[in-house]
Amino acid sequence: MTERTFIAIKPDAVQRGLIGKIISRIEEKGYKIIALKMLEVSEKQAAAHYAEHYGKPFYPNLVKFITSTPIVAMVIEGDNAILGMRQIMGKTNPANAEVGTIRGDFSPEMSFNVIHGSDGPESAEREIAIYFKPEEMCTGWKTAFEILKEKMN
Ligand code: IDP
Ligand code: MG
Repeated sequence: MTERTFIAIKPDAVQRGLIGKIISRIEEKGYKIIALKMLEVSEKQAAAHYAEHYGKPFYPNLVKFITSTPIVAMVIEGDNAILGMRQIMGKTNPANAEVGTIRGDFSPEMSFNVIHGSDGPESAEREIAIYFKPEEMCTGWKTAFEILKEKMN
C-alpha cells in the first residue's frame, strides 16, 4: 500500500554535513520525495511534534535540540514507506541500531540520532500537517521507479 511518512534530518546531522548522504539513502531505496524544505523548528512545532514525550526526563533537551539548528523536513511516499523508512533509519538508540542503517552508521548516541521518521499512519498524517501545507506536496510527477513499474503492468 502506498503510504506517506514524515522524515526529518535532525540538527546534529545538518551540522555534521550529512544531509546529502541521508537523502541519498532514501532515493536509493526507491522512495519518492514529494516535499522537502530546510526550516528552523518553532517552539510550537516542537511541542506538537513531541507531544507524546511531554513530561519525560529527556523532553526539555529534546525540544532544545530540535529547535537549536535547522532541520531538513521531508514527506516521503512509497509502498509501505512508514515501516520501510523506520527500517532504513534503524533503532532509536544508535548504539543498538544495525550496521547499514542510518542511525547505526552515522551516530553512537541516543540524543544525537540524526533522523526522525513517523512510527505509524496516524503519526505520519499528524506530523506532516505540523510541517507542511497540502499545497506543498509535489505530486504531479513520476519517479523512474514508478515508470518502470507501470511498464510491467
Ligand atoms: P523514535 O525517534 O525512534 O521514534 P521516540 O521514542 O519517539 O523514538 O523518541 C523520540 C526522540 O527522543 C528520539 O529519536 C531521541 O532523539 C529522543 N529520545 C528518546 N528516548 C530518549 C532517551 O531515553 N534519552 C535521550 N533522548 C531520547
Ligand atoms: Mg517516535
